[in-house]
Amino acid sequence: MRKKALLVNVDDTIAAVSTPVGEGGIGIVRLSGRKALSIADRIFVSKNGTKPSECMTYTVHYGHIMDSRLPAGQAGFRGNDSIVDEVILTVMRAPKSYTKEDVVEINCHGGVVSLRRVLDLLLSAGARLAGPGEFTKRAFINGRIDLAQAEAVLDIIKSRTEGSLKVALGHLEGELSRKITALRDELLDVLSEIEAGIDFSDEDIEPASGKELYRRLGSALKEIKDLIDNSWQGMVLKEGILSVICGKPNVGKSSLMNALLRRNRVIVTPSPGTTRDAIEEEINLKGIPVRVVDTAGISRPKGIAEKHGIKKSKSYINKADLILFMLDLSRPWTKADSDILSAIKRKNFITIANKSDLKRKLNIHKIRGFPPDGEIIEASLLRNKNVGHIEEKILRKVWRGEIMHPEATFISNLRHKKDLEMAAKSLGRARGAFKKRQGFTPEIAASNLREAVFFLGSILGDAIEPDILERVFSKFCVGK
Ligand SMILES: Nc1nc2c(ncn2[C@@H]2O[C@H](COP(=O)(O)OP(=O)(O)O)[C@@H](O)[C@H]2O)c(=O)[nH]1
Ligand SMILES: [Mg+2]
Repeated sequence: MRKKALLVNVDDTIAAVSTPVGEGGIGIVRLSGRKALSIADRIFVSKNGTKPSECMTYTVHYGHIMDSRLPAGQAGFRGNDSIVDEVILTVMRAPKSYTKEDVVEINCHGGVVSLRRVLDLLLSAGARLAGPGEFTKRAFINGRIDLAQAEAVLDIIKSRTEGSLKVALGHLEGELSRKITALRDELLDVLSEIEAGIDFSDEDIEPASGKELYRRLGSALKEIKDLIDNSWQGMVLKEGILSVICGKPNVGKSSLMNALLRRNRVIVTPSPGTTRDAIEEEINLKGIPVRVVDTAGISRPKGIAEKHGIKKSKSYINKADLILFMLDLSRPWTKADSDILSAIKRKNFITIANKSDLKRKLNIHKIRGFPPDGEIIEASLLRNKNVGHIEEKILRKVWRGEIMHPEATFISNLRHKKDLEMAAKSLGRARGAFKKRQGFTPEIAASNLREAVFFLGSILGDAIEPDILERVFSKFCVGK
């Protein structure tokens, strides 16, 4: 599907409030399309009388948004009922704008009512309310950015740590797109050689050329596989990980949550069963967003609230990427500890043996069923001892002990990963068609290569189905 065919309303001029709803110092209403300037002419009166349609690109103008349908009043501007807001208006002409169309941005006072009124005026002057991500979608359809870059815009907006922001910015700058384009060009090059009619079974032909093409496809395949294999790093940076604190009542789960958060978020008391519901917060561990959940202690529930809390704890255990299993060194091992251990032992977990400041009544190494290589950190959360160690261990578990390469290109998007996997499959089949045993089948190699090229192109949005495009942009907010 060609890009232009995807845009039904290419002639529409779209408008939306581009800043978050609520009170703010300023709020921005954005307008894009062929009629952006003439629509702005109808509602904006500048201080010096120039109209937006007469303004040069990238110029900024002070004036008022006027509703000509209202009476002008008597006392000039001050007493004028038709004034909607005092604004700064920016003109950005096509093609050097966010959407490659004429764009007007109006900086209003950031109140909900004033923004709404300015938007309503634009709509009655001939603009249409923009759909989710429609400005960015136009930037894509008009060819300023590719689809992977459009998706990076969303990732930038949603970034929660410097790490994920860096990945997203890299993608917007075209880091990933360049890599995918280079891979696709390489495959197209091999494809053209195959299509030129090289017959590898023919003795007259230099057999080395077949080997060379086979080798080139192999190294392209390796690059694609590396991207897939490393994608978890991009995903972890973007989505973060879910770590769940588990342990019997009173071991210090809430104390750990507070220590990791560096504030007293959860109530800590000496009486068991204090935390009845699961509480979730996010921390930033060296650029990785880690969601930490403090659960209700899993034991025999005493009330209905506690019962629900325990049920929730169990569902969190299923979802968790990492379990922080807590033990109390000052109390002997009990059935409650065994129950939790058996619930989590197939998960990725680390053990935190708390209350090391008290007299010991627990020897972990003597416990049956405890993994011999289980990682244990002794801590005293009451005295804030070893919190740094716990954080380090979490990071090491999450990052699987691998070094983070800040310069590497990570994919961080499931859609890209799926396309890469499809491309790898097709490429694998194309290589298979080179095998001497079966005899070289150029048609099979070529058709699989074409498929691989298609899937790589889909990452960039070269050929994309409208429903996939809808799905990509439906995640955006209106106004972006
Ligand atoms: N002595 C000692 N007491 C602790 C330590 N950590 C937590 N506690 C106490 O143990 C009790 C239960 O702690 P809490 O965090 O509420 O446990 P939870 O029920 O697992 O959430 C509280 O009175 C805490 O002050 C520790 O390292 N040493
Ligand atoms: Mg608690």
